[in-house]
Parts: sequence; C-alpha cells; structure tokens
Amino acid sequence: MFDQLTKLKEKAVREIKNSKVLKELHNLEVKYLGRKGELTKLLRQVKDLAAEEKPKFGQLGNEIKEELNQLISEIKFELNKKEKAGSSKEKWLDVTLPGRKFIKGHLHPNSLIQYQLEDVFSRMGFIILEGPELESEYYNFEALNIPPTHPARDMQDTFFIKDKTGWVMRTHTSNMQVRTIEKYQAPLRAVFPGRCFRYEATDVSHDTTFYQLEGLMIDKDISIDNLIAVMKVLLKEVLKREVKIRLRPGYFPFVEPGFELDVNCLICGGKGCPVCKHSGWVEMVPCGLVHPNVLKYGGLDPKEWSGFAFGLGLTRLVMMKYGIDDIRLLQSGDLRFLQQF
Ligand code: FA5
Repeated sequence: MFDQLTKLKEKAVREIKNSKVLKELHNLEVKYLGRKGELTKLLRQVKDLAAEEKPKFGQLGNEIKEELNQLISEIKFELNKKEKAGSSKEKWLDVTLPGRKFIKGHLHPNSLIQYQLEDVFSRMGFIILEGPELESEYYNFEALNIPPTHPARDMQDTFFIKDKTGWVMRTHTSNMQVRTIEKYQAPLRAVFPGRCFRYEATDVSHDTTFYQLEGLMIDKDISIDNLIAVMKVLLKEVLKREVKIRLRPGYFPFVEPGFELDVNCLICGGKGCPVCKHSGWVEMVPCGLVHPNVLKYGGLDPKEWSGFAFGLGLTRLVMMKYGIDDIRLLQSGDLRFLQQF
C-alpha cells in the first residue's frame, strides 16, 4: 500500500506538470483529489492496515495530498497568466487611434422643399395627404371633368399600364382632388405632395418623373383673392425673397376660371435662358377655382360650396430655389450633384 501511494503520487505529479490548459488541470485535480479521486480512495483503505502502520500511512498520504495541492496551485497560477495574456491580446484596443468616419445620408433637395412647404401649409391649417401613384383613369381624368374621348387628355402624355386597362401612372397630383372631397367633404383644406409620371421627351425643364404639390381649399364663398393670397405666402416662405409673379389665363377642365401662375426666372433673373425657354418666366403654379362638376363628383353641392385648387411644380420650384439649370440632375443619382445639399 505504501508503494501504491508513492507510485500514484509520481503519476499525478507527471500528469499535473504536463497540463497545458486550466480545464485540463481542473480535471486532474478532480481525478486525484476529488471526493471520488484516486488518492482519496487509496487513503480510505487505511482501515485495512495494521494498527501500527495506520499513522505512518495517514501521514504520508497527507504529505502527498499537500504536495499535489501546492503543485496544482502553482501551475494554476502560471496557466491563468498565460490564458489571460492570450485573450487580452485579441481584445486589445488602442484608444489613441483616430475613429472611423461614419458616412451619413441627407435629405434630397426635393424632400427638403417638400417638408418646408408642408410646414408652411400646416401653419395655414391644411392637412397633408399622400395619394396613389398607380391610379384609375377615373380619378386621374374622368372625375376631373375629362371624359374618355375629351381632347384635354392629350394635354398630359400618359403612361398606360399593360394588361391593366383603366389604370395609369398618375400624370398629376390632381388625382387626389375627388378622392379627398369624397372622404372629407367640406369645409376642407388639404395639400398632396407626390410623384407624377409623363411620357415626355426630356429637356432641361421636363422629366418623365417629377414632383408636384397639389392644394385644395373648399369652403363658402372662396374667390381668386384667397388663391392669390395663399400663393404669395407660399412663394415668399420657400424662396425667402420677394419674387415677381404673373397670372395669365390657363385651361384645365377641372377649374373655372383657370390660370397659369408664372414666376420670374431666378436662374437668369428674367433675361432669358434655356430653363425659361428664353421668356424670362417659368410656369410654376397652374391654378383656378374648382369646377362645379368636380365638386359634384365629390358629392358636394356647387351652389353651397366653392373652392380653389393649384398644382405646384415642386421640382421646378426646387430648381428656382437652388439655381439648378437642368431638371434631370435631380433624378440622376449623381452624388457629385446631390452632396451639395
Ligand atoms: C397639371 O398637372 C394640373 N394638374 C395642375 C393644376 C392643378 C391646375 C389644380 C389647376 C388646378 P400641368 O400639366 O401644367 O398641370 O403641370 C403642373 C406643373 O407641373 C407645371 O407647371 C410644371 O411646373 C410641372 N410639370 C409638368 N410637367 C412636367 C415635367 N415633365 N417635368 C417637370 N415638371 C413638370
């Protein structure tokens, strides 16, 4: 038994010294010194020895136990140091290094002006609504007093939808007029900003996709004075300067009378350039008093209610505000252009 004890010690010392990681060392500690460990078991056999041998065996056993415990704690200390050094190397953070620059996006100039306009109109008591870009011919044309065979349909070159008869990509935000009257009735103040689509040859002031902001006000005794007052506030707030405007007759089947509100070209100062087609004026806000038939389509009595409507060319206003001389830049996705805003 004394022999067994010495051999067990030698084996344990060898294995403990060879352990490479803490986990392995822990397993050896359990293997030899645990409650069911090999040394523990051997020491329990003390009862089988002769009475005079018992104290010697017990003493040797305890010395070995102490030696192993000592060895284990020394090796544990070393392995701990090693493992900590390894893991902290991976997590090493040099706080003196310069940070990485975070590239932030920003609003498109169209959105900037749209939000500014929404703010101006909210302050004047208008609600802001969005409308569908894929629209029925009914709301895009018919409900606006433009029946299927009416030549006024030719005023707006339309994208029709293959295999979806009766539907178009909306040509203007006026599609929201009757939708809104149907839903909210009168009195009513609303603006509808949004994207419009036309099958047009593009040039510096025309694109196939552009933005408009439609306005609609319905109440008792609305007149052209109300319309002009609102237009003046709108242009002054957005352009932040007094601009010359002119009103001339314009034909739109859904207003009567109808007007074109032109702004003195801010690109050339009215001298004439490709954007204003060398006229000095840019067509910006077609408008007029809501046609009685449109009120009727919305379910209102034109004898009781009247209103004005306008269809601001939002993209053109953006051009005037920032002095952009080609509308196509706005949808180009060219970062050299967009990063200037
Ligand atoms: C209309 O779209 C009417 N719905 C406007 C309206 C509303 C009139 C309410 C009366 C009452 P027009 O086709 O003129 O009208 O377009 C309105 C504005 O949108 C134009 O003045 C112009 O600023 C802008 N616009 C029209 N076509 C284009 C285009 N291809 N590219 C960029 N802007 C355009």
